[in-house]
Amino acid sequence: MTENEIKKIAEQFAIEGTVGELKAYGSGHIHETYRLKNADAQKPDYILQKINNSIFTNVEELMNNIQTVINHLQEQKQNDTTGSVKGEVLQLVPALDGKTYYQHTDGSFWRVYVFLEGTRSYDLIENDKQAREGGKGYGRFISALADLDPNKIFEVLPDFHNMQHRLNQLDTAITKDPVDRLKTVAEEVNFVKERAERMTTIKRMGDAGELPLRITHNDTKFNNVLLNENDEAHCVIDLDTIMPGYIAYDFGDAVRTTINTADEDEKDLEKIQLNMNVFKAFSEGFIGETGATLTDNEVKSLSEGCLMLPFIMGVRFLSDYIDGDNYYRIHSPHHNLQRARAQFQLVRKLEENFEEIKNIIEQTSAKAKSK
Ligand code: ADP
Ligand code: GN1
Ligand code: MG
Repeated sequence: MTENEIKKIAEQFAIEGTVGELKAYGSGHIHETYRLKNADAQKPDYILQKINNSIFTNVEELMNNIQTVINHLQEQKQNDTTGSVKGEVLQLVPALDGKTYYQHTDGSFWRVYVFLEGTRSYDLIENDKQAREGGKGYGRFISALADLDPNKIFEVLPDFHNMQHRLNQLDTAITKDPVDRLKTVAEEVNFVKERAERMTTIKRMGDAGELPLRITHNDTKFNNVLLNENDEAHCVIDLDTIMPGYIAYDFGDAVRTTINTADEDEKDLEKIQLNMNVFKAFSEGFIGETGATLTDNEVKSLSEGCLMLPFIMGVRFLSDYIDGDNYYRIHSPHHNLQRARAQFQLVRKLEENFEEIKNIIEQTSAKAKSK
């Protein structure tokens, strides 16, 4: 699609001002994101997204979920008389027909958010303060959704963090081996097999009724919590995967992208190290906001989440690699394999430091509960 065609799509939304400069934006792996400048400097800029509807096949339900969550958060903010509700709520801009999305004549689906000015999202964390604030942001978000009726949320991607399901998908890819890549990934497949049982711990605890199902975000990468210009938690974004889940998933996915000193897809495995100060700061932020309500089993599950989330991402990247790269957007021919290797290296590092991780979580939780 040309730039002008995309700008025409932006004009299908109830935006203020005049569509100006358009630029590809962010580093997401699923949708196409554009930053839309307003030609009128007094009016807001926008984020325009082409929704990946081969992954999110039910756009209507997806957008209903997002609107439901936004309304819930907005209501809490409006009813807050004591100033205890912090930060901003994401804002959807309706299409001209009032819908939360627009379907173009070519069948593609689009949506628009108000661009949150002065905010920053980080692929790589820079300091402890950012980690603590990111933790607070996600912690507050989950707490704020605690009283949202789960029946109002449609399960857009069933089994999203179901470890057994992802292991089954890997087995299917291995059996099919459609692009003859299996012979190059024996070591990675072996890595998965050795850990498969352990990594289903959270699911088993959940199935046994040992963990409460909450409404969780399920994609708590560090770049999905926007910080303000003072690096304070400002707004949780990327609400596509909000579904019932376990708190360890959100904690673990955020830890995956904060504790790691390197990028998610770092090629040089030596560079993948743990920053324990960042981990401690993130945990204090997150558990400080949620800890009072966490059950003992949930506290136990958090450290398992730290192992499971990089592992499940590695399994998904590896499956997609074997499958011929159909799911994630890639930027080089073996990108998914490189991503999988980086995630598995992170798992190794986390395993080596597991006792320390557990101790930090336990101490932080005890402190949060005693407050
Ligand atoms: P993806 O699912 O592809 O990751 P996101 O919704 O997370 O898509 O958007 C991609 C990036 O765009 C984010 O990481 C963030 O940097 C930026 N972004 C998204 N929404 C906003 C917003 N409302 N205001 C400012 N930046 C945003
Ligand atoms: C995808 O869209 P993005 O980049 O925020 C994926 C997440 C993975 C992540 C890995 C719907 O998220 O589950 O954690 O890539 N989202 C979906 O970086 O599959
Ligand atoms: Mg994102």
